Amino acid sequence: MADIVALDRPSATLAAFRADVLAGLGARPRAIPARWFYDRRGSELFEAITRLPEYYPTRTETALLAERAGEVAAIVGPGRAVIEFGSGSSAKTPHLLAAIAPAAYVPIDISGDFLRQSADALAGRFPGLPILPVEADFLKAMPMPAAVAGLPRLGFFPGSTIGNLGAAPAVDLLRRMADALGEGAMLLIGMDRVKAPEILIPAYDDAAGVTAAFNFNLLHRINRELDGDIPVAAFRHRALWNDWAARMEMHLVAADDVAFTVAGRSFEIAAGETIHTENSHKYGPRGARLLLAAGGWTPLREWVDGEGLFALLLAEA
Ligand code: AVJ
Repeated sequence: MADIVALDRPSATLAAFRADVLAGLGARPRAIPARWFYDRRGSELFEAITRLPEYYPTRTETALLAERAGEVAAIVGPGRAVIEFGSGSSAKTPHLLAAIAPAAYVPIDISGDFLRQSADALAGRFPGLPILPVEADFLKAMPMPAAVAGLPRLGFFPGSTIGNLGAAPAVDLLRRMADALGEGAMLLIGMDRVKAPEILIPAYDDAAGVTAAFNFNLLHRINRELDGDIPVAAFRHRALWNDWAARMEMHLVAADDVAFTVAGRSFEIAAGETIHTENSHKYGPRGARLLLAAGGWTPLREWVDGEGLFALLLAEA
């Protein structure tokens, strides 16, 4: 079993969850940050999403990476510590690790459970590679394990996770990554492209209802962990394309007037009101490069699949 460097004590995570949920349910519009989707069940449901026929990002990015890892390696060179932000199941990572001959691999994820399992699976595939998992909310902190001090770094931020953030927090995050990764660092980042709503909407509202279950799991998690009694069946899943903001949005819409309590606080939501649960920003080529530049990174190369669905960008600090 890999040892996990735990940065957020579980009690601290629970307190942060409670604070975000209570503030978010009380706000207008009501909104809860998307990172709270990823408890164990939520991480499993997200893995199921990545295998859906409608959800093109994961398979497109994985194929791009498999195809282009050699080109990435030629630029990045060997001997770097690879720091993966929001590693989840680390499904895309083997393509990268096999190509670039890294000195160490540091997966950072908020779900410690999931992290341990995927770190162990990777250790089997890369014997001899130091794997140093860090359990943390990288939006808050990203201290590096002592063992990678002095090693040049490659940040790996796949999956278009950056899309969860609006421009200002995305730029903040990119700048903090540049600081944490240090001098001479590079960053390989996945960004989902702007495309037709006819492709985008089904990707976030699939026929099998897995994305709906992922959205509802947030309410179940609130009920489980924050002593809530939200009537989950009174909510509907909604996915919409916000063209002005260039993002997919997910909401939970109340189908009836509902009243419930969470952590001892009472809430009333009228029929038709929504809880905004996720933004997933999409970028065109110039927007992607502008975002990186604003975040302190100089774009070096960009790879896009043949259909123009998804982009991988390599940048240097
Ligand atoms: C993990 C944030 C990249 O925005 O596409 C998938 C999460 N939400 N289906 C995305 C998600 C609904 C996903 N990211």
